[in-house]
This record gives sequence, C-alpha cells and structure tokens, in this order.
Amino acid sequence: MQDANITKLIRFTESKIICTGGVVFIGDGNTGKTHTAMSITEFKRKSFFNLSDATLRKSVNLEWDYFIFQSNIEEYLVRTSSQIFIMPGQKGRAKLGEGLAFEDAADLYFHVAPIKIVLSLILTFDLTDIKTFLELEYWLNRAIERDMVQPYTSIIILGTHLDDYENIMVSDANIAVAQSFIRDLILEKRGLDLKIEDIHTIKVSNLTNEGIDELKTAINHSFLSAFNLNGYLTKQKENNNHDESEISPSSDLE
Ligand SMILES: Nc1nc2c(ncn2[C@@H]2O[C@H](COP(=O)(O)OP(=O)(O)OP(=O)(O)O)[C@@H](O)[C@H]2O)c(=O)[nH]1
Ligand SMILES: [Mg+2]
Repeated sequence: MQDANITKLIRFTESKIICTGGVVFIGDGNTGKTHTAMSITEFKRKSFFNLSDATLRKSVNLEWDYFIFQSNIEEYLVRTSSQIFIMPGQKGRAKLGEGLAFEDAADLYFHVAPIKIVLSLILTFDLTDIKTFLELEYWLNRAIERDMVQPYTSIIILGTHLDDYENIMVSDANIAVAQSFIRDLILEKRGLDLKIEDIHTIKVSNLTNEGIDELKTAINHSFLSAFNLNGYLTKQKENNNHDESEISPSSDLE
C-alpha cells in the first residue's frame, strides 16, 4: 500500500492554492505515451530522460517531466503541478542490458519518484489500432497490482492518433463501454466505487495538438477532485460568513 496521506501535497495561502501529484501514463508500446507527455509539457528537450538517443524507437526507461496548470476557483488562483511519469509499453521484464520493461520501471518508480501518489492514471491506446485498446484491461490490472489506483486517483482513457481519421477503428461507443468496464473492474478488484466523472475519456492528436487542452483540463480536474477543492472552498466560504478566520488546510482532507 502506498502512503494515502495526500494533505502534504497541497498548500493554501490567502489567495492561492498550490498542489502537486503524480500523473502516470501506461499502455502498449508505440501508442504515443511519450509524445502525449511531450505535447502537454511543450517539450523542453533535455527534460526527458530517454529521448537524447534518437535511434531509440521505443522507450526502454522510466521517463518523467512536469507541467504546471493554473486555474481559478472563486477568488483563488489554483496552481497544480503535475509530476508526469511514462511507463515503457514493453510488458514484463527486460533482459539484462536491454533497458527497462514495465515491471522494471514500476519497481524503479516507487524508489525514485518524488511523488508516489498517482492522482491521474492515463490509460493510453492508439485509436487506429484496436489491439492497443483491448490491452487496456491488461494495463489496468498491472496498475491495480502496483497500487496505482487509490480512492483519490482519477482515470483518463486516452486515445491518440486522432489526426489519422481514415484509420480510426475505435468508436466513441467502444470507449463508452470501456469506461463502464473500467469502473466495474476497479470496483471488483479494489472495492473502489469511482464516480463516472472521475473516469475521463479523451482523444488527442500529437500531430495537430487537437484535444491536448482537454487532456490538460482533465488532469487538472483529477487534482481538484482528489483534494475535493470545490467542496472545501464551499465549506470555507460558509465558515467565513460566520467568522472572518484565516484560511487553513481542511481536516476533511486527512
Ligand atoms: N499520427 C500520429 N502519430 C503519433 C501520435 N502520437 C504518437 N505518434 C507516433 O507514434 C509513435 C509512437 O509514439 P511514442 O510516443 O514513442 O509511443 P510510446 O507509447 O511512448 O511507446 P513506448 O515508449 O515504446 O512504450 C511515434 O512514431 C510517434 O511519432 C499521434 O497523435 N498522431
Ligand atoms: Mg515511450
């Protein structure tokens, strides 16, 4: 079990709310996990661990980066800083000297990640390749085994290659079925009854950037939902109406 105390990931000041947390990409090889992370972080070339070797066609490492998203709730500026981790899409373990496969990277993740609390789990598939969509069950099971699905975790079902219209094989109806399937699987395996609005479905193109803003918004929503910020602020406002006390972290978040 991972540390479930997420209160240390959020800070309140009079006008700002600052929070951070882990965002993990998981899915088959070649589905666009690395490229999507590059799209949302607007790729600062050196920050990706694995990309200096352009001859590498697949990720054989644990990659990470971060991005910061600012939004407003009521009069507060909310700054969420996502720590992004991208798992290799190679299943199982790699042979010695051949980099890392998923199980190796998952071991490493819990050793090196500064933030081990996964607020957004991004199940990634390629819209033009039905196999990668069907494999999401495999990846979700691995994530559950690795305790990456917790009561505060939101799920994002992410289809890439949206630009390749002619070859899209996975329909919105298929994705809607996956959404309930994932909800049921998490309920069955983890006993967690996720709200359907915490299982997002997003389609992106890393070529045209279509859908990238929606993805950022969904990640931001994961944070607001994990910290129950809307509920917290409503309560805070009610309290403030009674007395003008200083804002402080909610005991509800413990
Ligand atoms: N047309 C198109 N190509 C994409 C898109 N996203 C990724 N690609 C291409 O798909 C290939 C795989 O992308 P990666 O980001 O390396 O995939 P990955 O999931 O990180 O793969 P592994 O690291 O092997 O697990 C690359 O050649 C990308 O250029 C997209 O939205 N549209
Ligand atoms: Mg990759």
